[in-house]
Amino acid sequence: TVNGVAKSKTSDTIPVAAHPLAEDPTDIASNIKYHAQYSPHFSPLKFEPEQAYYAAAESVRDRLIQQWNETYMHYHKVDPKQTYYLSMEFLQGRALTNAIGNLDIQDAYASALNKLGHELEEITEQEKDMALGNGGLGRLASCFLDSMATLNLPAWGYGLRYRYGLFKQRISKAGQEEMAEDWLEKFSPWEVVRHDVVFPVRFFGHVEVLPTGSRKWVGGEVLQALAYDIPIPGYKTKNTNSLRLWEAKASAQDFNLFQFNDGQYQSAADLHARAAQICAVLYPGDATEEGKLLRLKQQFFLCSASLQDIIARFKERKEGTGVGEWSEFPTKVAVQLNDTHPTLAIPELMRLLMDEEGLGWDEAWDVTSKTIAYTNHTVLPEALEKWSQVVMSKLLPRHMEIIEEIDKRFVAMIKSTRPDLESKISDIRILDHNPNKPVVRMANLCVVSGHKVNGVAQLHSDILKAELFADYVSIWPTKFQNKTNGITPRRWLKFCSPELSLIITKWLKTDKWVTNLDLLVGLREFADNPELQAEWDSAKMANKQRLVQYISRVTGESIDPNSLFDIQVKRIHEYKRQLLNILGAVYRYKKLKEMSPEERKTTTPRTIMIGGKAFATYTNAKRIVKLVNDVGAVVNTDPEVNEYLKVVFVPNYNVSVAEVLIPGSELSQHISTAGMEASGTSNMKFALNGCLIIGTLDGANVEIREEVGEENFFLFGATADQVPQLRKDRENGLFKPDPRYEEAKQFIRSKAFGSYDYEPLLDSLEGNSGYGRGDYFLVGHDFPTYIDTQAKVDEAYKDRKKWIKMSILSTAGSGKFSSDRTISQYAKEIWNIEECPVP
Ligand code: B1N
Repeated sequence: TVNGVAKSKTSDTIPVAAHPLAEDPTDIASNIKYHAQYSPHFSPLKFEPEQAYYAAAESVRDRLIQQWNETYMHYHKVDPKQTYYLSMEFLQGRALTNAIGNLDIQDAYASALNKLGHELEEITEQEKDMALGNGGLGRLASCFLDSMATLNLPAWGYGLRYRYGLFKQRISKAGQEEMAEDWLEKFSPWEVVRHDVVFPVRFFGHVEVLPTGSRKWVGGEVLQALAYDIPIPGYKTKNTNSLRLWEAKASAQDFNLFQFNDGQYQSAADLHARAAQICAVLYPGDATEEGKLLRLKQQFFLCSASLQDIIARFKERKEGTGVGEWSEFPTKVAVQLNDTHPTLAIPELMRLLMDEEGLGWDEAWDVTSKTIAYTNHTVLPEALEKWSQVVMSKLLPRHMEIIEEIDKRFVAMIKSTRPDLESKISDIRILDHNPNKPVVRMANLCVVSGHKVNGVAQLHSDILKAELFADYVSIWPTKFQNKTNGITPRRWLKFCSPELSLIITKWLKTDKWVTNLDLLVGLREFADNPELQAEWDSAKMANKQRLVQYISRVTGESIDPNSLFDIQVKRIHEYKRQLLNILGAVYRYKKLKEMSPEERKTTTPRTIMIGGKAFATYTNAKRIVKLVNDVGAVVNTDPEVNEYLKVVFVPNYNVSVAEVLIPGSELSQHISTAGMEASGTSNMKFALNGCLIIGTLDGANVEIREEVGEENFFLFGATADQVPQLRKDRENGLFKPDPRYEEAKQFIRSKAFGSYDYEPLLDSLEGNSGYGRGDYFLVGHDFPTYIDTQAKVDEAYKDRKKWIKMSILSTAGSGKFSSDRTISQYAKEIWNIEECPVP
């Protein structure tokens, strides 16, 4: 068996639904009590919120497991084509609200908990975020899982079970500090360890040629991949898919009892220690060679374990049917690579098919390329993965051979069929033979090997086709697609803003929008209706009040719920231009200071909130965090202006913080240098929640503006096609800075916000070129139109009715950005899979 489900004899399968699950609050309450009593993790003297959370979660898990077993058996029986989404990151956040919401039992749970003396809201707050991802890419994977289950698609996620996910951010006098975030401190009630699902994964070693001529990878170190399953419920459907996370283990044979008894404790358990390193942290720092090697090990570990599991399942489902041709594999399996991080799935599938299953190259290549597709998430050169050929040959000698062969055949194909591309071969081939540092270009490997390549927003996909992958487009014109990202409307509207959701349902006279988000356009006809406007206003105000409470709790800052709530939350990165935001805030502060008290009263009060984590070794990003905090410290304590302006750094931004911030937002900033943000997904969450966007024509902003209407979008800044020329102009000394821009920078230099050394940060904006200089991200160019557009925002906010109308139209135009739409397109246009609803 592969999943504890018997192979062919149905009499061996797990009995289904021996006990009907509780429906009414009284039964649910006793079920929760049952778990508190019989899965005791705590002293029986207490039943405090934390205990109640674990007991409630376990009782919800019972239901999930039942549906999940039924789903597994149903897929086993029907044997549909199934998708496997391979991702180094899943940013799941909390699961309890989502699970009871998707199972449609939130009211019953709320009253069951009441009977036990607890409030559901307080109980859900006990849960730690499962933050096995960095940002948008990881959260996208999690939204996709929700949509795949909701659409009844046979589709699983595969990832790694990091012991420590994304770090916890603390703000001190020095700025950002990172701490390990222990999501498994007690345990996670959502994961099911699968001791029956274990695969060996090898590292290092060498390649042997067998007498038959076939090749075999042997020696080195072998670890075990142990599966942990997280059930993924769909919204109001039985289908419950899996997120399977691998943990690395060493086996008992690897524990050297002899050494241990000899007092050599460390070397006795050496392999155990190395196994623990694999899944110790999300994204180990890769500044050192050790860090790079560990990251590569992680990637291979995910790919190898997942593919062995997929192949085992393919065989399991074929058993007893008499068929089982390998050529059928791509009719049963689709593998999606979430960026290049799981690229090793390509040579690993080739290896398994050739060396373990005995296929020839051509047959294995045909199966592999028909199975695998690749999503690109960035055009930033520093994020395009390149692995040292030397390191790769040591860690994965057989895979390096296979990659060399793929490269060789690709080059030969170009030479024979496309002499016109001959001069480009060194750019487009997989191996970069740069003598200083020969590398494998992972994106090239994905494009050459996969059957489809997609970008994540229309503009991004166009840029990929016109620039990064232009030569490949001429070779395989139909390989390239766009799949504009999306977000799940369950977590990002229905569950995080129940007030607004009720209003939407009331006015649309249906709650079908939750699974058919296009229905939101129906709100357009009521956008001017004063009754809807009043309800909308009060729901937004309730969400703002919740946010006021939250900010007060985590920062001690009291903010005015009647001020304009202006939010920018995302990873801190120079291309995302938090620096533009804070320079704008500094300028606003300076102007307020210069005004008379009377004049100040005519301005629109604002609360600017900025949140996000800086990668631990990204010094300029950390300086930005420090600057935001320093500006806030001065502005917020300045009695002349703090009625009109506050600047708040929201610490430790993560999924559950987003669920409080986004519903309470009125304006959000998506202000990256055009052409640099592949898509963005928080822009979609904000728009869906009736928040207006100030933004550039970048990523999915372009499509959001199209959908909500240009009059409901505050646009500014250079366009992607102007950016290269603007950079050249700058290098040629043609940039004329706006005096307001100079004023803002000068104000920081004057130490108005303290004596911290901001010079390296400000210096990055100066000069015409040079590493880290010359304003590569065009903050200076876009500053004047940014300020002008912010002034338009202030004016628009003064007209309450108009603002609310724009807010309604923003939600009404967000239907396209449901991840249900995105996933349906992947299913039809890339994976060729169909729904398989559990009866
Ligand atoms: O992927 C998101 C997009 O919405 C964002 O625009 C994009 O920036 C983000 C290396 C990445 N691109 N690349 C990464 C993540 C981790 C890592 O180690 C790169 N993340 C994105 C979803 O499409």
